Amino acid sequence: MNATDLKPNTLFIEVKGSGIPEVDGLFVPSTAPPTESESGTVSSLGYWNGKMAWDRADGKSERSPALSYSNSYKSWRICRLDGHLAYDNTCDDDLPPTDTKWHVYKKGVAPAPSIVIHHFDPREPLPEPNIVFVLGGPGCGKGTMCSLAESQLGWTHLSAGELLRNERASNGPEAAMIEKCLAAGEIVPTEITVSLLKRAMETAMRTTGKKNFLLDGFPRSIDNMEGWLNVYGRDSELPSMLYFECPYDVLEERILGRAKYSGRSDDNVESIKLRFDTFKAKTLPTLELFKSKNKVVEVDASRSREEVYALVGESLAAHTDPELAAQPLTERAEMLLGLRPYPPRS
Ligand code: UP5
Ligand code: MG
Repeated sequence: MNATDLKPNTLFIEVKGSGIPEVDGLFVPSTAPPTESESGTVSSLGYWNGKMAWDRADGKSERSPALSYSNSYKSWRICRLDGHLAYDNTCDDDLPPTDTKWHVYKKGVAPAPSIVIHHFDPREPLPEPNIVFVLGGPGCGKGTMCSLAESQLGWTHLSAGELLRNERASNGPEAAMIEKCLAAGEIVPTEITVSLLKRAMETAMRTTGKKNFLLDGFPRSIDNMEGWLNVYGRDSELPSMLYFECPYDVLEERILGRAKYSGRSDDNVESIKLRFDTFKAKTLPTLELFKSKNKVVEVDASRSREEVYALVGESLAAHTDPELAAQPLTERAEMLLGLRPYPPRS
């Protein structure tokens, strides 16, 4: 492996719960680029045997990284600072596994620690996300277009409706109230939605390192917007809005088309009507508010999927990685555009 093949390490790894002070802690990356010595050995504080490894903040582990990958044993290993192996995890993963149990080795203590990978320094507040709100009538194509932007353009798609449906499925304390609102096409109390969105954004940023977010289906009312400002601050920069304009008869046709497979309790003629009434009464005033602040890009969503996607891509271009935008369509993107059939359901 050449020094130029390796990228500087930028991940922060938290090891916690081992109960051994010299094992638990935060492994801070070295952003120094890998180097090649006169004898040709490629090394870097941030790498070990061609896999990423982490040096400790106190710098004591320069010669014996506390977290490393062994090519001979094909395992990730956590050493104590005295150099004794304490835990290992046999696998070929590029990063230390966060979802499987580590094996307790000779100088380790049970239970094995848990590993958390952070894309941003967890000692600092998270950086500001770049947020675009995506609004439009029920069935106008918000979910489809946001999924395309996620799959093809590297944005993170968070659907407020989907987060609420997942929360309902988790049977938490709010589940019954959420179900009642969804079936009636009414808006769920603002605090619930804002806290789900906030939590999902923070988790996504920490675990993926991505900062571009499409918030689909929010804010659905002036009250939603108030709730957002209460959390993010009235002086915070107002996100921009992508608005999908689409006539009612097209919306109804699309939802009834989707109803055959969506399994959504609100995909029926009666709920569609209620959802549309709520949209007109509650959501359109939000659109007007954003328009008055020159924050809206309007897209004619009654056009074909490919045409709408082209407009969406244009409006997101300023924050999209041009390399991703130039990639050929992924299989998922082709499915979402209706250019390739979905695999048969089993
Ligand atoms: N399709 C998409 N684009 C097409 C195109 N250009 N040409 C032809 N067909 C196209 O698309 C719908 C269907 O149309 C699909 O079959 C698609 O293939 C096709 P989809 O992308 O699913 O549309 P979307 O706009 O996402 O429709 P959805 O029904 O999800 O919108 P809603 O706004 O009604 O639903 P949401 O999930 O956002 O909210 C549901 C409920 O949650 C709300 O009614 C409310 O009760 C609650 N809620 C809140 O209370 N607060 C919130 O903040 C958010 C939701
Ligand atoms: Mg949707």
